[in-house]
Amino acid sequence: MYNGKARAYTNIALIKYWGKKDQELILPMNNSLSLTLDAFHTETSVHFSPDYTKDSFYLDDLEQDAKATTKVSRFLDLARKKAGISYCACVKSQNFVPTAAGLASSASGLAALTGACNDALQLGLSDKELSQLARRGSGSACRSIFGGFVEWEKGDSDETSFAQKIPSNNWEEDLAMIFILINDQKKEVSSRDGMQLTVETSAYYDSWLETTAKDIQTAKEAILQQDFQALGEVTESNGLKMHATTLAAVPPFTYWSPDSLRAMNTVRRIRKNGLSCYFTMDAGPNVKVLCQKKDVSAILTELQKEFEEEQLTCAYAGKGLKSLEMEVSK
Ligand code: 2P0
Repeated sequence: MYNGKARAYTNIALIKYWGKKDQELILPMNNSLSLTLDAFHTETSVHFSPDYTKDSFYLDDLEQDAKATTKVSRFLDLARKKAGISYCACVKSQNFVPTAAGLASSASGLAALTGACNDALQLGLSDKELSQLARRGSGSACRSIFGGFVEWEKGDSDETSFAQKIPSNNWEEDLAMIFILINDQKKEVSSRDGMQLTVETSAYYDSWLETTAKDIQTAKEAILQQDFQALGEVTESNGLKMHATTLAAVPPFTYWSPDSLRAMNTVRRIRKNGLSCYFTMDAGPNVKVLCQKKDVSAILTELQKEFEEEQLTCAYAGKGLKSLEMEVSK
């Protein structure tokens, strides 16, 4: 009773979520579109019990501090409210990432926690409801409920803001994403703080919103037509626009490091030499390269001329949220 366990995969946005219009409900300013990937996932178990006097949260077997536990507790409150119970819980999360290069994702983490709570409290949520609930934990988590190509409809209320799968005839099976892991010593601006500062102060934010609505349409059309060049071009340009908004924030900031620029230039050079590939970046220095499966080994060979083998990880399309058998509780 009151046990649940689930697995969720991370996703990378091709058209980015960047800015909230409601901090509490996590309602985004714009629609976003992502690809769920198979290389990184989180498995989370949750156990609610009248015997617990407080919530606890373990990540990769380490008990987490008050800040991280409070974030999880706030999310558990939403699940408890739905179930009409007040029991405290123990949450255990395991991140499965190929290296420890800072790729742990709040998207897979909060999506897995959503699935675990749904099972533990027998909430019986539909995929749409799971996506709405995951969104309250972390915006991008609402997209990790689904596999393949996913669009998060921004909506304007808790009810109307959720993600759904984009019909694609399984085209995602032909695609891949190569991660170029860039280690960077700089102190990060969290995505939560970075997007908020940008909404409030960036001179370019209005243009971001105007053009991103168009980019979503272009990307969906490209997916429908299975037009890799069109999808790649809009992915690369949308990511660059997101990063441009940070340069026009007050104070200005950037997630790029010198090696990020080197990686972007390398991708451009590989493309110029005839292999189709496009980059995108999130709220950190790592560069992700969208390409077709058939070109992976040739592109990896080129990237290896510039980067260490340990810096390169290849991911393919991943699946949606999955319930896992719970081991019998003690
Ligand atoms: C995205 N990012 O679409 C964008 C692009 C980062 C850059 O979603 O505040 O961890 O928890 O809703 O979901 C990362 O932001 O932020 C993110 P919150 P989240 O993938």
